[in-house]
Amino acid sequence: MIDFYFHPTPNPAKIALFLEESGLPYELKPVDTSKGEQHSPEFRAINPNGKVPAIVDSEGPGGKPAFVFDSTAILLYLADKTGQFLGAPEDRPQLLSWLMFVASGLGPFSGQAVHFQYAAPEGLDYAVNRYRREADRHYQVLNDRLKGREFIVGESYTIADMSAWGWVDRASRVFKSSEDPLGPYPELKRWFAKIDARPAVERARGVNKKHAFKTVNDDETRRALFPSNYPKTA
Ligand SMILES: N[C@@H](CCC(=O)N[C@@H](CS)C(=O)NCC(=O)O)C(=O)O
Repeated sequence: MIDFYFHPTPNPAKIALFLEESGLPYELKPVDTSKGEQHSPEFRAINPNGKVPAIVDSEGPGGKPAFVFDSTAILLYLADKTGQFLGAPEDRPQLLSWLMFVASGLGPFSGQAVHFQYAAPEGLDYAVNRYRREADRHYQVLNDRLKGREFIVGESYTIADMSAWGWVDRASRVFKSSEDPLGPYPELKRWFAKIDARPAVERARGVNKKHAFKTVNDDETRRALFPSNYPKTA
């Protein structure tokens, strides 16, 4: 059995999609990051980085429990475990490259673009411009990659597609106020529509509804998500 530590945000969404695609049995373990549950000692024992997603697989290597954190590590672990969605062996160098492109580029720059447009104080135009522009550049790289391709890597649907889907799904937040956020990236738009129409995507979205996560953005939320804005108490 896999315990899946989840909050309805982009990185956990990738894992919800893998689990729903693969049919692996799992138990949902909600971590309400708006309430600060990611900072509890119990959760830190599972993910010392204090972020979701994380999993505990009771049947890990050698029959022992396996603790895995970080969405890219989890995707690779689960794909390796099940032999699913890894693509062809000859495409592995590209699979690794595109997974890291999402993990170190598309994801973090999109995340910062969202932060500076929705959560940071007004007036930080330099930061908004930098992160929106970098998000746009990553979208363009992906758009170019998808010309003449159905999937990001090789000829089949892989964990690279799942990983990118988790973030491209948030394009309307990344490109705040855009009426057609994927309009400037037609190849990416075509790819997204195809991935998004998969039955497992609908089930993955349904995972959000299995728990009543906190939606109010109050002082507790801001302290939980942005502790660097608050002085450390002794
Ligand atoms: N590199 C990590 C990033 C994880 C991450 O930033 N998760 C966010 C949700 S998408 C989170 O836990 N935020 C709560 C917090 O930062 O306290 C991954 O890919 O899993």
